[in-house]
Amino acid sequence: MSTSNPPGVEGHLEEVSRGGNSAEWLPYSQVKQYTNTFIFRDHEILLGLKKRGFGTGKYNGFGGKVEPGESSLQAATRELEEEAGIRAALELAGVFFFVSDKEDKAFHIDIYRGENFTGLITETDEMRPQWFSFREAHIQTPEQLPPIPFHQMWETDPYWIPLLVNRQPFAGRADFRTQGGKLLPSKWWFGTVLP
Ligand code: 8OG
Repeated sequence: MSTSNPPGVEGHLEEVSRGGNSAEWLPYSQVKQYTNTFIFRDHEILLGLKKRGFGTGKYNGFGGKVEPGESSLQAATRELEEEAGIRAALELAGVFFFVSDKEDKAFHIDIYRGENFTGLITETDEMRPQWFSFREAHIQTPEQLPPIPFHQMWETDPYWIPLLVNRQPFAGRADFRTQGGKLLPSKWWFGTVLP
């Protein structure tokens, strides 16, 4: 299958989803490196409720800027400890490229996954960590956790979180534009990495 990656997205990819009401991708003049990390245990994913800054009130992984002199993996490890109080061996799961019309910098976000964490999951000034279940709804367990709260996450996360959960390497891009005073998705494309 032939695909055409959006600008800023690299790799040999097979399209999984695309959409939006905008014909053109947004321009950007610089790219900032970010990380976003998700911790897993048996059919459960750890998300944090963002308490301040960009994306307040949304659930997300733990992450932030890659600082000068740091590798992406070092930044992801540091941010996980700063925002959730834990450490884990992390592996790169995908790449998410994010552009908004609010600023001319694009976010290149390396998405990491990890299991077998050490330390005590701790709420911080920035994040309130919480476990969610992605077990099939018909399999009942006594201590059933709530499902992944897609309604309280970035609007295009439902296109790539399932790939992360299913361990399918992915890459994609989402553009957000200010529409009626709200920052809303205007164009997106996601694909899985071909062998
Ligand atoms: O440093 P700060 O916490 O303000 O960075 C915002 C975080 O939000 C950063 O890790 C990048 C991340 N982020 C976006 N857009 C999106 C998005 O559409 N989905 C998800 N899951 N995270 C996003 O900037």
